[in-house]
Amino acid sequence: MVATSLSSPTSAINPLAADMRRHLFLSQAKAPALATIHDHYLCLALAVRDRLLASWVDTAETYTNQTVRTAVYLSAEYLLGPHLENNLVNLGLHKEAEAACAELGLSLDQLIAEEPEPGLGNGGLGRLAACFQESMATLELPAIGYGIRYEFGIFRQQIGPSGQVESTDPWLARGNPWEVIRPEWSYPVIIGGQTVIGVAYDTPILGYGVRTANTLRLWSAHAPEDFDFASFNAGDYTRAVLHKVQSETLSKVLYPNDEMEQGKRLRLSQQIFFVSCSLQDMFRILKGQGMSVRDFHKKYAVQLNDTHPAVAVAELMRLLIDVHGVDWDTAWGITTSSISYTNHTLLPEALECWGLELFQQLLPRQLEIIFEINARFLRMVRLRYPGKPEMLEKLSLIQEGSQRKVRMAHLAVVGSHQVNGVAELHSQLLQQQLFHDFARIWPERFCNITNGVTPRRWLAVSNPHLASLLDDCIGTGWRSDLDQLSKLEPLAKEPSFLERWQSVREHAKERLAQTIRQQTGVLVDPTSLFDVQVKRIHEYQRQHLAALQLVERYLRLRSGEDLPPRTVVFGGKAAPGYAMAKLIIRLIVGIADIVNIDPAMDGRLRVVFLPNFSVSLGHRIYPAVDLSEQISTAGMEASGTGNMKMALNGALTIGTLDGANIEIREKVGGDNFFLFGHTAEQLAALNRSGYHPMPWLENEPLTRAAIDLIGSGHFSEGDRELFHPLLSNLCSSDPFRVMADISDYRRAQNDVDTAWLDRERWTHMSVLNTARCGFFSSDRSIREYAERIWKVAPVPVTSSSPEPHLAQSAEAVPPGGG
Ligand code: NBG
Repeated sequence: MVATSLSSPTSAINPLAADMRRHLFLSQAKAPALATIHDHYLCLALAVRDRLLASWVDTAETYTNQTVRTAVYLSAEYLLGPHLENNLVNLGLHKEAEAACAELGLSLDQLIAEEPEPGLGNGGLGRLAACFQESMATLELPAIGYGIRYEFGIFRQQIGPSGQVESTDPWLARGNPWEVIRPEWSYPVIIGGQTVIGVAYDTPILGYGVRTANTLRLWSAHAPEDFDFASFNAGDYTRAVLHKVQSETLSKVLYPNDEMEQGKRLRLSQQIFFVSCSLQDMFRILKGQGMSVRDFHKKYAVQLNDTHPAVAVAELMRLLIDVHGVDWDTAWGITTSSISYTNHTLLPEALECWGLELFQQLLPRQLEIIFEINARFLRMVRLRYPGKPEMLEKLSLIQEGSQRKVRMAHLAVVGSHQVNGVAELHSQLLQQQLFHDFARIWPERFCNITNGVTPRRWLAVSNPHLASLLDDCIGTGWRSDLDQLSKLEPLAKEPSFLERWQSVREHAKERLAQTIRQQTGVLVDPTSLFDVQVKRIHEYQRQHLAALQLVERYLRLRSGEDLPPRTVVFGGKAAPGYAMAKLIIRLIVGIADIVNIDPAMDGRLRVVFLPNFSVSLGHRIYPAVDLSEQISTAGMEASGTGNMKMALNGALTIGTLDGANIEIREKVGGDNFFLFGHTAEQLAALNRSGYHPMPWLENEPLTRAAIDLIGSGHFSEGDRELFHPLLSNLCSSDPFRVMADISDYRRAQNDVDTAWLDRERWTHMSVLNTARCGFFSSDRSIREYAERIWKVAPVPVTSSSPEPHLAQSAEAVPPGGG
């Protein structure tokens, strides 16, 4: 129970406050005296939802009346983050909400913090899908996002003495005010001979400063019959609900992306489930608009977000041929001219292959279609490369050998008219390596679209102080035209502006320091350099490179070297089955435990592992970063988007020439970026000449000392075995080339220390980073998709429906003060 002025007899003046009171009664059925903070959060969310319904309804109506060409985003993951604050910002209601809460004696921040975040994604790929949805709406593009309504999102992470501990994320347990169930739009999907029903749940995705509210439609799995009375009557109570339980398992949980064998069956089932529901839904819409199924490709541009929805190629063919009676050639033309595919990684473990046997069991008809696609494709390859059977083997959709498999990436390439990578280097490497032979056959099919992030969430929402400084100095237009940040350039030398910039940053760092204290109990100095690496924990991201460097720093400080004070922050989840990644977390936690109690480190070094990195935690972290660690092995990070969020918020990057780092450095200028390490090309040359870490390590006494200290059990309570697998891996094969880059990394970190001492220059560089990051808006990425791949044009939404919600006044509040 919370004491508020909700029960005050004076009626609310603020309309939002009035609606919150109304919802407490009408939706929560509670008297003010019994209302919890969560009730108040729900009331605010519902009052905000009321205000966007008219846009949402109008958008659907406009799209229906004008039979618009529509972009369809198929993605198994959407890492949405909380909706409330984003919707407040996009509706321009933030100030009113603050006033409403004040009037009711509530804290807006507290209500915002109540919202459980829909963590329906693993990392960058899922977050990108969420940024893209918001940008599509902002650009007024007719678009729909399809995915899965996982009951449990990405696991919650706690950090204990032994490292990461996972628990489930019941984000729906207390209801979800943002979604609307649409049972009338349900579709059957046959998987392994069993029918599962997908039911639509819709969430509005509001554009910024426009009337457009697009739809994110997520499918939830149900059984055709919840209850088998025959079994029940025969006394078999378990059997009576068996099929229900089995069916619902389909949308129960988001799979952590570590490809465990036992998860495969469920994952493939999830993929066909959401893909088939989405395609059936698209046919329904098409028909509803009086269009022929043969015009599918005129109505839809379908984007596959990685290979997770690649089975769409076979499923669309199946629906066209088996259900709608279209002939093969026409169906193939429709399929390939509507579908396009984005690749998000070169890492072999993320490129999906499904065992033929499993595929046959679950999706026999789709497999038959894949065989036929393959036969026709290989006929073409044979004509092109006569007498070269090895080309057939390399390009085939089926991997031969003892374990035959379906290669989903090949299916996606063959079934698409465009294939793109997500940063310049990545797209080049795709064409030189992974899809080299495809790119020789179809060079025009491959292109690059560099990723971006939405400035609404990643600046306006997460960094309100910086946002208002920008509004003051360059106007408010940057929110929908991020290139306007370049207007900051001339200010970057004005001392009074730098001072304001500095104080905005200090404020953000104080807030993060507070969060760190609450979450970990560690006190950090907000004036120290905040050195941050937050992202999935993976060896290619080389958190172990950062950790080794950290131990070196600890040794240097202990031996009396004078280095500027730093707070080193890590965050990120390791896939539950990825032992090495978990060991890296354990190492960081071990280092933190020792460093933070060592009096010699007081005021000089603090190390923190922030648990449960998420979108909401990101809001807190990104604005407070001084140094952004983007240190992946060159050639392995497709793009990265955290790198963009940090630079956009004024961080300087220390990074390799990998993914979007390259483009960030080009934009912000080499002088404002700390570059180190081998390039992808240099690493390839090293590999060819036979890489071994030992010769590198022999020249690095400091690194040796750091490794010895870790090996001695210094960070593991005397346990000399614990980190052995990590250290021996680094010293024997070092697959991610940590040793090849460690000395240059140290050199770059020394440059950072020196640069930090000249605070005015640092602040100047920080401003330039923000000023020059306009390119990394997801609005720019989406405009490129729309123009180059989808050929979808903006359709402004016109208002037709009255807005009943706004007519509500304080008088409408039912007696009793609800
Ligand atoms: C990730 C890449 C990132 C990239 C995001 C979004 C996967 C499979 N890939 O570098 O690792 O930024 O996709 O494109 O999650």
